[in-house]
Amino acid sequence: MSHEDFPTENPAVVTCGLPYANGDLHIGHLRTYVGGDIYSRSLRTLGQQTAFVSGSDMHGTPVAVNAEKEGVTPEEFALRHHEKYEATFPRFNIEFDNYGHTHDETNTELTQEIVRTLEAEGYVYEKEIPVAYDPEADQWLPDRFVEGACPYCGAHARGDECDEGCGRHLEPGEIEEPTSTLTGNPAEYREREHKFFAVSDLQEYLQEFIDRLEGTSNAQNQPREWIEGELQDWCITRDMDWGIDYPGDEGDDLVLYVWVDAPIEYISSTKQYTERVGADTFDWEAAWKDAGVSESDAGSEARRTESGGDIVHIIGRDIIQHHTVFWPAMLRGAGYVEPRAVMASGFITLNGKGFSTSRNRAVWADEYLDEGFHPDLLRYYLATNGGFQQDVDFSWSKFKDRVNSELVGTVGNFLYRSMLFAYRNFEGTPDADVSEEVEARIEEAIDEFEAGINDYSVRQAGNAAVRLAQFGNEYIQRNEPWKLTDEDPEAAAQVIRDCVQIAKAIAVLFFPVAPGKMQALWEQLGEDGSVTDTAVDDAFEAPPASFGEPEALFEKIEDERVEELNEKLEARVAETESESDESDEDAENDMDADSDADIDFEPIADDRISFEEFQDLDIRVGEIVAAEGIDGADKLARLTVDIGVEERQIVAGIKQLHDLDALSGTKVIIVANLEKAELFGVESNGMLLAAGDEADILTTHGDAVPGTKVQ
Ligand code: B3M
Ligand code: ZN
Repeated sequence: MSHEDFPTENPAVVTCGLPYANGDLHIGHLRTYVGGDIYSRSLRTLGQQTAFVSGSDMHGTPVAVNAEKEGVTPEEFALRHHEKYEATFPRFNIEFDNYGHTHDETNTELTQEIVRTLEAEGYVYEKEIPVAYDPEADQWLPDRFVEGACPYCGAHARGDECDEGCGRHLEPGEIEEPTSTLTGNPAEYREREHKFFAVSDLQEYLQEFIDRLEGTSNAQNQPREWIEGELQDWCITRDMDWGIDYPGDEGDDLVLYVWVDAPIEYISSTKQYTERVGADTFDWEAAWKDAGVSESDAGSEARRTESGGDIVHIIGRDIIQHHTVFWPAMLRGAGYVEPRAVMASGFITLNGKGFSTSRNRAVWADEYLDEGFHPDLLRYYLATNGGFQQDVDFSWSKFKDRVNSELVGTVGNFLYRSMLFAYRNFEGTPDADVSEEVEARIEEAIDEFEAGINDYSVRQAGNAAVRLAQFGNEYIQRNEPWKLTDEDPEAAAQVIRDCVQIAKAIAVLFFPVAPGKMQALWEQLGEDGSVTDTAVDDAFEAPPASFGEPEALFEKIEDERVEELNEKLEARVAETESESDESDEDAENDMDADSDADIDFEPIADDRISFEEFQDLDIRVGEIVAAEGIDGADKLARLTVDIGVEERQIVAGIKQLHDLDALSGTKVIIVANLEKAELFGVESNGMLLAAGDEADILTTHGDAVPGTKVQ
C-alpha cells in the first residue's frame, strides 16, 4: 500500500537520530541533522504541517563508560554534552521545533507508560539469561562494558552490537569469549532474570509493515532478512543504575535498555513542542496516536493505520534495524502510529579515510565556523554531494570546488548579475508580466523539488534550485539584456522581469538548503518577513517594485585557503598521534565509532610479480544484469554479469553495502579466470573487484563495452 504524496492533510513529524551525549560534534555527525532540517523545511515549503524534533540520548553504556573515565556522574557528563549540542545545531541553521533529552521528565514518564502498556498487552515476559559479570570489579557488564567475538560472524564486537563485522544488534549473553572493558579480564556468564519484549509476536505485522515502509532503499532492504527469518525477542532491561527505572522496579538496579527510551524521545519531544505552542499549532497526539487501534486489537493481524501522522525518521545506516524492527514493534504493541518512512544516510569520510575523534582527524563543527565559513555552504555540500544513502567524502578541496563552481559560479552569479541589472536599470522589479517560458521553467523546478521530497531525496530537492539558476544564466546569456536597454527597453524590461522572478523562486526553493543565504536574498528582493512563512506558490508572486543595490551572496574560496586548512589538519593529526599511542584504545570513546573507524592501510606487498604472471589474470569489463541477496547469508549477493561473450553468475559480499535493486546496468570489473567456488551453496564463476570494507565497486571511466580486456 503506498502512501499519499506530500503534502498530505496529516501532521508530519520529522525526526533525527538522537546523538549520544558523549563527545564533540564534527561535520560528519552533522549529515543526518542537516538532512533532517532540509527535509522538514522542504515539507513546510510544500505546505505540509510539520514538526521537526530530536533530543540527546543521555543513557546507555556509551555515556556511562565515558563519565566513569572522567570521574563525574553520568548525569553531569551527559547534560554538559546535551547543552553543547543544543547550542551547536542552531549555529548550522538546524532548527528543531523541540530538542529535548531522554532523561527529562516527559520522556521518563512516557517511557514508563509505554512499557506498562506493553506489559498490559502481554508483550513482556521474564526469562533467566546468562549475563556477563566481572568478578574482580564485582559488577554486571551490560552492553559496552563487555566485548568479545560476534556469534554470527566471529568479528570483534561490543556487547550489544557487532560494530566491526555484520552490524547485528546483539542480545545480552550472546557475545562469545566475553572480556570486561573495566578490567580487561575475561568475564563470566552468570544467570540473571531479565524482562523481554516479545518482538516475535509481531512478526506478521512487521512483514507487512516493511512492504509499506517508504524512505531510502537500504532501510527497506536491510531488515527484510531479520523480519523474515527467526525474529529474536528483545531483552529490555539492563543491570545498571544509569537509565530509566523499569516501571514498578524503582530502587532495584534494573533500568530499561537505552534503545527503549531513546526512540520514545521522538514522541516526547513532539509532546513538549505541543506543550509549548499549543495543540492548535501542532497536536502531538494527532500525529502519534493510532486512534484506530483499540487495546483489544492492538496485537491482532496487521492493519493499516487509518489515522495519525506521517512520521519520517532520519538516521545513520548503522541503526536501521532499531528503526525498522524494534521501534515499529514497540509502537504497534503500544498503540502508536507506525513510521511512514526511514531515511538512512551513508557514512562520511575525510579525505577518503574515516573521521577519528581520538586522533583529532576531523573537521570539528565549531572549528568549521571559527574558520569563518557560512553554515549554508556545508549544508549544501553535505546534502547534495551524493545520494542520501551513499557515502560522502569531505575534503577542503572538494568543498572549495563545489562552493566555487555551483554556489558562486551558478547560483551567486545568476542572482548578483540579474539583480544588479534590475537595480541599475529599473531600481527594482520591472513592470511587466513574467513570460510563459520562464513561468513554465519555474513550475518545472517546483515539480522537481516536490518529486525530490516525495522520493526522500534531499539532493534532488536541493538541486532543483541550482538547476533553475543554471537556466537563469543561460536565459540572460541568450537574451543579452545589456544590448537591449537602448535598442528595445521593453524587451530588456521583460528579460529582467523574468530574471527577478527566477531569483525569487530560487529564494523559495533553495531556502531549505541555505536558509541564512536565502533569507538575505529575500531581503535584497525587498521582501518582508521570513522565507519560512512562504510556500511554493510564492515563487510566482512578483517581488516588490523597488529594491536596493544587491550584494554578492557567496564568496569564492581561494586555493591558498585550502592549502592552509589542509596543513592545519595534517599538523594536528600528527601532533595528536605523537602525543598519544593510545589512540587505538580510545577509538571506542568516539561518539560514533562506526563512522570514526580509521582505515589502517595494509603495507604494500614486498613480493613483486612478473608481468607474465599479471597477464595470467583475465580481467574483463562486465555489466550487471541482475543482483539479488542470497537467502540466509548476511553479506552475499548473487550477481548476473554480462561479460560480452557470456553471462556469468558471480557471488559477491555486497548485500548490505549496496542497493541491489539499483545495481543493474552498472559497469564492473571482474576476474574472469578465477577458479569456480561455491559460497552458501551458490556457484561463483568469477570475482567482482571492489575497494575496501565498503566494497566500493570498480567501474570504467569511459565507455568500454562488456567483454573488453583490462590490462
Ligand atoms: N543514540 C546513536 C546511534 O546509535 C543513538 C541513536 C538513538 S536514535 C533513537 O547512532
Ligand atoms: Zn557479526
